[in-house]
Amino acid sequence: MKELKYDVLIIGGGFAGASTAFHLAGKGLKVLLVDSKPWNRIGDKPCGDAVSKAHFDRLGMPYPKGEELENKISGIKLYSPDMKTVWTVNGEGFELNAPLYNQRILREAESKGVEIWDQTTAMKPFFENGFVKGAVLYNRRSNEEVAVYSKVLVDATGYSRSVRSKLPQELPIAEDLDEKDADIAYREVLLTRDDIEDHDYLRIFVTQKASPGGYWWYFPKGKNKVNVGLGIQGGMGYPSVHVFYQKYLDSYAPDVDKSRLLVKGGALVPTRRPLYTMVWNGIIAVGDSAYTVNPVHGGGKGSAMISGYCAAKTILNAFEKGDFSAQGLWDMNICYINEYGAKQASLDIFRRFLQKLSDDDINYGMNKKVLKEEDLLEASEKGDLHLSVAEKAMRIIAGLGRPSLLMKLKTVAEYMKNIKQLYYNYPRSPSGLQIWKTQVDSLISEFNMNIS
Ligand code: FDA
Ligand code: PGT
Repeated sequence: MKELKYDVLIIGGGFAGASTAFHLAGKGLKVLLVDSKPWNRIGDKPCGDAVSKAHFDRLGMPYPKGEELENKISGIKLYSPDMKTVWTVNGEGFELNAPLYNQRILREAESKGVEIWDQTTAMKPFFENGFVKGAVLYNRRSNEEVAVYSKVLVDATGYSRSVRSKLPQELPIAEDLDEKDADIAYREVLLTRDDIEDHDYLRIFVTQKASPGGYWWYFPKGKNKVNVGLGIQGGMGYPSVHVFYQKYLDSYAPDVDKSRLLVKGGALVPTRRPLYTMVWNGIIAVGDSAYTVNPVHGGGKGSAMISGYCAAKTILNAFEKGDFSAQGLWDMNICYINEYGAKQASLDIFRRFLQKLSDDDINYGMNKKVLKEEDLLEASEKGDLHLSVAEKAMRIIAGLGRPSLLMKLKTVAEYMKNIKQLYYNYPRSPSGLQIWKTQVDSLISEFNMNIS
């Protein structure tokens, strides 16, 4: 078998892998990125395609332009299950043509020296003396197997986790996922019969009946084009996502022309705190493979870009130190937790609470403003849930009949704060990981018992 050596081998060219390559490009390292798909399909995965502008600004990523940008977004309208309450959360964002934007980021990395092989699949990682040392690749263009050795391998394989899942199961980075910590999501892109009203607003419909443990979305891609879909919680024994889609499409997207279907497809979305450690000896995981998705809204492209940024910074540092061990790469965990992971952990708590609410409770809570738009926005941006406003109304609400909802929210807010604190106390070295993980796990089980 042919053997090659690179400094960094990135497996997967989606948002996570592409941004890792983008930030590594031109920095003097020999980098190879491979993806199973042909060039023109890289980045083409089932998605709602909505990303907050804030992510691009914070990471210095280029804005989507031309055909990469399908629609500019001004905010989100959140509908209660009975549709009687609509909260508007303002904030700029993009409805992307995700493959086009993704491929452009890859081209920019390539133009600065990153080597990219499409139609190339990583078959299995090399694991020697406790270190990941590279992977066996199969290149369908040249029809050959190649052994690629690397100092750092980046697993950017998305939800399939197809590299780290092949490592010995006792390694912390091989951590699996509980089915209940994922949503099964499906979407179609269709043309509409009439012009969409307020087409610069994303619509999110919270409904346990039509999307248990998730929500329906209607994301305009222009005046006459929409990305519509839903997520339902995994591992709960619910009927298939397609059953819900067929049954409720007319309720949430009555204006679509079903004969003008452009794209369809479904996939899984992790909805949990990030992987307990995103690194081990010689390996870093990024994006969906490292569970970097926002647990409450299921958006993972922005945080995939954050993880790519952190991975590149960590790798450059590791090359300066000449240390590619878990300890040498540990900064990845700290960087990601500071940038997004602590908030994700806090939102993992919030998500567990939301998924247990009945439609009645959500209608009541949104209508009576037990929570308000501002509270949700703050929770979404910072992972903090403050109930000061709601607390003032507590006496009134308690008299009205649902004091238990507010009491539960107080518990939720407390646990959100505590888990975030625990994340800020992330161990400074791999030796502290096991004890810290036990603390997180027990906090989560305690919370689950408290709200059941
Ligand atoms: P991604 O899956 O994109 O990329 C992985 C790449 O690795 C693929 O290109 C694949 O071919 C390649 N690969 C895998 N194994 C390989 C191997 N062994 N060898 C070589 N290549 C390999 N997010 C958001 O921000 N806004 C939104 O609106 C939505 N909406 C949404 C809807 C639906 C239906 C789903 C399922 C998900 C979303 N998300 C979302 C989530 C979002 O799509 C997701 O978080 C990111 O696209 C993840 O990007 P990654 O790069 O991590 O994985
Ligand atoms: C409840 C569990 C849900 C699981 C979800 C699974 C569904 C999978 C489907 C995937 C669709 C992906 C849709 C992605 C939408 C992107 C939204 C978005 O961009 O959100 C912005 C940005 O957030 P950020 O974290 O990426 O960036 C933060 C910052 O800007 C960066 O610096 C923020 O949007 C919002 O705040 C809207 C929140 C939406 C919440 C959705 C459902 C919550 C239901 C709440 C009900 C409340 C009722 C309470 C009553 C007591």
